[in-house]
Amino acid sequence: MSLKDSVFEELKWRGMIHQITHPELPEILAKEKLTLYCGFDPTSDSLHIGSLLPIMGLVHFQRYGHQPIVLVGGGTGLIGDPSGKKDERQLLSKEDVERNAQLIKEQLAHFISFEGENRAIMVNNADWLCELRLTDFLRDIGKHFSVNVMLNKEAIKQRLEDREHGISYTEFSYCLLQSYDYLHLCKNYNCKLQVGGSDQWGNIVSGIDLTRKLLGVETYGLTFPLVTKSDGSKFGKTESGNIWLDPKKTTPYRFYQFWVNQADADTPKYLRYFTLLSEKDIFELEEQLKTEPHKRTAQKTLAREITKIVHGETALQSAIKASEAMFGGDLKDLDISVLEDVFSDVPNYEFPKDVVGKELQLLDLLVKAGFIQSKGEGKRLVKNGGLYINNERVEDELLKLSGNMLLSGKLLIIRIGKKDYKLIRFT
Ligand code: 485
Repeated sequence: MSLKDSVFEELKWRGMIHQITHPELPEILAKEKLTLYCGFDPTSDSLHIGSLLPIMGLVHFQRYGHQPIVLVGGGTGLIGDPSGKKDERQLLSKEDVERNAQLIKEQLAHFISFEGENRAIMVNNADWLCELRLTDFLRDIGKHFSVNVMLNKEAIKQRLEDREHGISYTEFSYCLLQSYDYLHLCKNYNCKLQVGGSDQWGNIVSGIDLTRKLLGVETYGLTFPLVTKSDGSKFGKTESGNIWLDPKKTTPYRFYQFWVNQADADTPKYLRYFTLLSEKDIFELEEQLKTEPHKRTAQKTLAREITKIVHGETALQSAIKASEAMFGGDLKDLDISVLEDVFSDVPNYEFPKDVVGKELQLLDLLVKAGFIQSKGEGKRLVKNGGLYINNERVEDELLKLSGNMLLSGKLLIIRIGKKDYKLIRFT
């Protein structure tokens, strides 16, 4: 894979840079290998695709020889970052934060390498924040923060204007903790750069100021843009909620589908953000988006690349197979959990399992389930070749239900015409 002259150039052509704190940062990144960090607060038991852009950012930094520190906020997660949040957060229990931190740590470990010369480091800020003593902290750290300046920071300002919700002293203090992290990582790991989403700008700048004041060291910051959608709706949310990185919360099939369904207008941007494809490959895909949009080659490539990065090759292959199921693909090899997932939104009907041995005609069953109006309608369908079970055409209008037709011994997938699917469950 071809590399640019520096990670900055790479991130720039991909449109992944929102702001930098120092105009000389691009030059520094071209000359030196830096240690950098990005923090993730364990506010839930899985990351979602909102964190994918910073994760890919870290991946690029590592590919260019820089050393990433992944920080899991076991300490800051106990407090709650007010940045970009309209409301005061509910405090999570210590047990939940600890459990979430463990789960998020495992997820993050998939993306970056913990081997080699510039191996990544994983840290948890609970290790130093939870040991701080209040009076020492207020004397040694708090003294360097001006409340006047803090009140002018975007994250705080918004909450001060809104008298109804306001902000607690707890969340107001968050910025000091994140700043202390930067100081700690600079001192102990020679970390010189912090990256994060654009909402993290205020926290990053405060950390740079603190580190300059206390260590006399100049450190840097870089933020990634907020991922937006061309139609104005929120990126990463569907009717059924967030798109999670945990396969138990969002199955690889749903994950894959989410990307396949992206609008043409958004796809070029997402190819840059979320895949490692080269500029040339992406240009070609953009061409195809223009000349033959109906093929959705760009979306399918996007979906394949990201699903592979997040869930691995095996899960990707099964997601592709599952996606073909809805388009007449073979159903026999699919796992029951995948079948249930793919066909979860289609009309369904349940029969008790003992009807299977009763030599019932398929068409009678379909009338009973309400999937066709009458046997006559069923016969016409069969004659015209428009009735399928398990994606195989029904040739015989007298076909009887038998146990060997059932997928995983339990399901019958009915298709009327090209894509009108129904499901019968025998329980
Ligand atoms: O020293 C640090 C301690 C905690 C954090 C960062 C540095 C976490 C940070 N305050 C935060 O809240 N981050 C968000 C999170 O954890 O969900 C998101 C940001 C997003 C992007 C992503 O983390 O909202 O912009 O930075 C990685």
